[in-house]
Amino acid sequence: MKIRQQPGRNGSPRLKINRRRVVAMKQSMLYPRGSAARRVVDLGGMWKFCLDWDGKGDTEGWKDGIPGNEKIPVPASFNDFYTDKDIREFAGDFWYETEVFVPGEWKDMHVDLRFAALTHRGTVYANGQEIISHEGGFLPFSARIDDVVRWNEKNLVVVKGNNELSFTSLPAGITQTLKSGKKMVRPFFDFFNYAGIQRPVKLVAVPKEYIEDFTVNHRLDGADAYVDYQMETTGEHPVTVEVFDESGSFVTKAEGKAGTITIPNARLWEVRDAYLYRFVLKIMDGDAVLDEYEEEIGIRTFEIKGNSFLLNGHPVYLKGFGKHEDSDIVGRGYNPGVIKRDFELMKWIGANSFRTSHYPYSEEIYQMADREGFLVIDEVPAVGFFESLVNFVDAVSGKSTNFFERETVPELKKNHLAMLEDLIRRDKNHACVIAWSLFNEPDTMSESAVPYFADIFAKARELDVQKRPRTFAMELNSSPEKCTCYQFSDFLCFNRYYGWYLLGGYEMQDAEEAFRAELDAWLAKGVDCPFVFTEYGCDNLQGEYKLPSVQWSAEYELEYLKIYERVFDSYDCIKGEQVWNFADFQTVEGIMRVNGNKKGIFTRQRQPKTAAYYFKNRWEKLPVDYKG
Ligand code: GCB
Repeated sequence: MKIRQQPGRNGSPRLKINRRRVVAMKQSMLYPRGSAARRVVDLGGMWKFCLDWDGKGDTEGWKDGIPGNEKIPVPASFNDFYTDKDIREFAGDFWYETEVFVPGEWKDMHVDLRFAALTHRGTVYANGQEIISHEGGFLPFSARIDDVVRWNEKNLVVVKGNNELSFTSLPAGITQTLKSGKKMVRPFFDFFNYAGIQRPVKLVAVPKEYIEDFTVNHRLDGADAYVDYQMETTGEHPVTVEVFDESGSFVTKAEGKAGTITIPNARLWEVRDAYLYRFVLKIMDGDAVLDEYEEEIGIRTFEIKGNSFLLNGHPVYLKGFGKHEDSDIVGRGYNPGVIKRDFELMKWIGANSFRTSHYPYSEEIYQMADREGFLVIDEVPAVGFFESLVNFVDAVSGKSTNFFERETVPELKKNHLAMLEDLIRRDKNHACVIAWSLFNEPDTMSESAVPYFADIFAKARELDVQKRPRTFAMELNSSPEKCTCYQFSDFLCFNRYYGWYLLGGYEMQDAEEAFRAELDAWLAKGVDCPFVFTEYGCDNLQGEYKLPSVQWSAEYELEYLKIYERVFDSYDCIKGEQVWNFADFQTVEGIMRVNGNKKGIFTRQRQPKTAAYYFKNRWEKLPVDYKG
């Protein structure tokens, strides 16, 4: 489903949209892949770029061509290329332009410009015509250009993006105008508000009758697997599904848009021991193939029983990280080298899982997690639902902001539901995705959060045929005494900083007792489900050592981690530890951040800090079914 931006309503940022021409189409979330019937051209490279300082791009008709000759790479965040601080901190509309040659041989096909992410919103124009507007900076959308395309010629593509934050944007924050007249964003979250065309743009040609969607669910019976599938196409021709194993050998074939595929003696997808079958989907017209699309799919089940996670019926314990998509120079831009390095480091350290904090990541990351056998908690960009510019401090203060009582909430919820729907459509077939995280650290201290949570959780259950467990990451204010929403979660995710934001420094000696008291209070409520620590950790400035320890030193971090180790090892219900964060990452500047958040176990350049060796030592020893 796609939503049209409602300019200026309920505090949402004003993205001025030319409403004369909008092509409504159902969005296929299938990853763009070429085949005998499909064509995909990557449009990455240097695009023209322009910041709209005075908001005159619409009136001056930049949709027909943007001013100047500035060029920047696509995909990437625009913020960190320049030496000018005003550009890094820019808030408003930014414009991109490129020329795209569309081959005449594609005349009988649909042609889409597919944006894997445009942060946080934008409008696409082709040959001067507005094609589509999209809200949400971390999920794909396609602009169908059939009606305006110039075949066998260059076509002008212009994109207007916008990176402003508001009470209705996901993630949430505000955009303010300084006395100087310049605008700036103030996030209610702790990562830099990188923006731009941050993920690949592809020119995709699909046949007139094409495969729009494919969904699988798995059941196991002894050595055999049953894959219930559904295929959506845009026509009525018959369809087939063929399955091949990793050696390329044919396994089985099914016909019809829905059915069950039996895979005798199936090789299952296991943690850090992945196995992917290749599903080849076809639309047939007699012997002719009208469309063909393929996907690699791991067969596995995942469920919760009591306080255990069961993968293929066997207990699993999560070891790993909360991460970010964040690296030098390209910011939150798609960076395959960094993706590769991150997986190598996660394997080196003995991790088996991560959370896509705090937004859906690039599709290639889930593909890699499928391939490498990592367990992923997949998060919607519902972060900053706690009105605070220093949420990491206020999170332990007991402060309530009555976030869900604002008049902007209906619009926020509409955006949240739309992104949830797109996320599940995009990621539902990934074996790696074991759970949906529906919020990070929302304000759950007042009853007004309850109806909002009820709707979001119900929607996730309705949309996901695999019925994956749903959760949200809770800050300390969501305490056993005060949280009004924990009951919606199928398992509890805790972000806890005893010994850092709370009881830090010499007071850390009291942290363990407070930590245990909270856990005991949760258990006293009769909660019977797995507990996962989705965040814990402390900042460590690389190279800072001090004996005896002080906060920010490596020694302090090791003392802190020992507390968590003792607690994790002594509660049977704790079934996962995901330390915050995998790597140091960029945030806004401020007195609480030394050029970014330094809780990384690795540096931003992906080299180990002292704590990395601590985790390698611990995690390599913990069996996958620890406490099972
Ligand atoms: C949190 C947030 C995360 C922050 C982290 C911190 O609770 O979920 O986004 O970066 O704390 O380091 O303060």
